Amino acid sequence: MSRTVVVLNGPNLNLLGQREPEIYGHGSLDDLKAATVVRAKTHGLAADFRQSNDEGELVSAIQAARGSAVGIIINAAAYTHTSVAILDALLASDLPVIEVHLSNIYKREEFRHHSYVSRAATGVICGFGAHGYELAMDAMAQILDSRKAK
Ligand code: CA2
Repeated sequence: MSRTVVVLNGPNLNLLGQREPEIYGHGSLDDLKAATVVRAKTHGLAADFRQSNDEGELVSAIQAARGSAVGIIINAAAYTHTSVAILDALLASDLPVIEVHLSNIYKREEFRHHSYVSRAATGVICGFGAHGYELAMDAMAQILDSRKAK
């Protein structure tokens, strides 16, 4: 049975490909999902890829991941910059967490420079567009392998 990595996407990411392609690219969320699932498979992992506009639903998905998943990749979108609830859930999950953003949040408005999620993350990947999700899956596989070796 493959080990599952939960890949969580926050508010408005369902609009990918429909608006602001100069910032977020032309691909849709379904395209992103397909590429992430394929990349997970190359590492013998399964990706449980989800999107929600609801903060509470994201918190519940993080809570559910504890016990059912081996790691969390998260693009909390705007909640990155506001949500102590998501941070607390990630810290309580006891799972390796990788934070991902399509855009380079440090090149953008000042309010995007602070991330609550980062306090719970092993690492952050931002600015590489959709490819960042594949990089995040590679990094997760490496973290899981290094844990197995111990
Ligand atoms: O760069 C990222 O991945 C972000 O997490 C995207 C968030 C933004 O609030 C973060 O600061 C950085 C916004 C997601 C909204 O996605 C849209 C996609 C297409 C059209 C409109 C919004």
